[in-house]
Amino acid sequence: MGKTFVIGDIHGCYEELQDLLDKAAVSSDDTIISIGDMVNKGPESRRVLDFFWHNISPHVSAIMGNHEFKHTRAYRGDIIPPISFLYTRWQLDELYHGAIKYMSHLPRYRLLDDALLVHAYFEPNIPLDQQQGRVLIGTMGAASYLQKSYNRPWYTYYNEARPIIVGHKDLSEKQEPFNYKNRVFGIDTGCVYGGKLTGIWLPSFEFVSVPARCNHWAKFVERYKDHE
Ligand SMILES: [Mn+2]
Repeated sequence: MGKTFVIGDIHGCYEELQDLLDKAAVSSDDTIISIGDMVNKGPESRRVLDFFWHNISPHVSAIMGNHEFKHTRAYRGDIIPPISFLYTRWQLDELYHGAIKYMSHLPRYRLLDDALLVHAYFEPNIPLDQQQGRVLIGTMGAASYLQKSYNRPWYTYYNEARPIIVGHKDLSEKQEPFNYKNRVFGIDTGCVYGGKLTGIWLPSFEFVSVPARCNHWAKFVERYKDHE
């Protein structure tokens, strides 16, 4: 039986994705799941999205992050996309319409035998099937809603049967994998900002990280600063 490797916010960092799969020695028997935010801000959103979308292995899949969700909103004309979205759209080119369909159908969570996977947050004491989509995905004011509603960070209340694995925010605030009482595991370690790309093995909950090649987002901002 293969193991499962859950990967944090990739944001178009394709080289680091390859580095991470190599370092973790992921095999074709293993399951690979992206926890969302595959696209935007980094250099190769198309290649990263393609890896999860068109992978020949049925063991490779993803859940939805706020960046995938925001693409579907921009497509509908609900928001004006910032330049990093337009860059991803330009890279996807003829795949863009199909990519919107793929991204819009990504699940909001995955409940595995060993862990619950969501991109961003979990509201305390609310059953999984009644969680707000914007909370799980981390969009449309979910962070300030949780801050206003609760005295402590959401994860300090987490009390579900299985541990939870999230991305979206660098919970350690120092670009390191985050472990709160073996109940909450944070794997966004800011790769696109020059931090690390992190994955976590299940069922062992062992972290594997690789360093970013550079601060991709700073480079992007510098390049397009006159176009924002
Ligand atoms: Mn996110």
